[in-house]
Amino acid sequence: LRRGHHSVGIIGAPFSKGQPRDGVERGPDLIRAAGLVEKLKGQGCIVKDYGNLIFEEVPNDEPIGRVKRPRTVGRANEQLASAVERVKNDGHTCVMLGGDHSLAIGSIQGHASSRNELSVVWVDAHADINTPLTSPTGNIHGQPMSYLIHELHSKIPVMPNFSWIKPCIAAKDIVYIGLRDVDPEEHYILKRLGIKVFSMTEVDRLGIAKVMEQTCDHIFSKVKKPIHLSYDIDALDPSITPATGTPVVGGLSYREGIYITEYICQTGLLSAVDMVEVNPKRGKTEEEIKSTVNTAVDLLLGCFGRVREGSHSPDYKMPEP
Ligand code: 6HN
Ligand code: MN
Ligand code: MN
Ligand code: MN
Repeated sequence: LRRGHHSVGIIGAPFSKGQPRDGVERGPDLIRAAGLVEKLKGQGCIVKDYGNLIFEEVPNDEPIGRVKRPRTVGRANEQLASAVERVKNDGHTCVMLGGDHSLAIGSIQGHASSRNELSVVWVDAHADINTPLTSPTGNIHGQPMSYLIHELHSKIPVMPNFSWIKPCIAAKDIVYIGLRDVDPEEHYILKRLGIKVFSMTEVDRLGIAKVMEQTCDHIFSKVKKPIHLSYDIDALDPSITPATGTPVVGGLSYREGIYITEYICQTGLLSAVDMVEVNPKRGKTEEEIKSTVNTAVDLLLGCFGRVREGSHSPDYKMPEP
């Protein structure tokens, strides 16, 4: 059991401009209000909350081709990258609370700056690997991976406020889990780069235990690199986490979602986590919002040592009669 030992640094990133729906910028405060810090401490973690980043709105941020708000998204991610780099240099496992999934650009880039080579486990209904030129919507939250992968570098056009990004992830170091809504252009990219994907079909066929075994076989095939876990709350079924911008039916169960975090935790290699796309404005009732936020908290607790069998501190003494 890995109780305690985890030193966690939390960054709030209240940012929504990677997609059109507002509300997702309230994710960080809602996840904190649900008791994240106290609960992490309660399970033996050392926690430092670095607070929320303050993002500037870049004026006259006209679309470039189909890409919406490029300057604002580029700048926000540059800020996030330096914040994540700092948390890593302070020696913590970094937790980035989003915000929309465009924030993975800065989170992964900042993580990579401090650690060199990473593997990325991307848990999501979507692949978020459109390039600015393949994107059907122009929303950057559907594109973050494309900016970060070495093998796609030649396909990425120059954009203002994106020049600080250096591709830092190799296609072979990525595993996707939970996919069920992939654009044709994204499917082409995944196949062409030979990226490891466990879609919901594989989750059905293999079960989540085999999926996690094979995920780790894949990312540990040579050296054991630090893991960046990028968790989009829409990976889970909308019956559990409905308050999100792009829900897709047929998702991971609560148990499958939690199993992923428990398994990644026990590798001992988790180095940064993103928890993104919690959007209270997309919940129809207070219950829907609560269920979404509480699930996000539970997933993060699973990342840092919570196990469902229960646990106890090593110095526990039973009361004597
Ligand atoms: N997310 N593939 C679609 C797009 O706009 O490129 C959906 C992206 C969803 C992104 O959920 O983080
Ligand atoms: Mn996503
Ligand atoms: Mn998604
Ligand atoms: Mn490199």
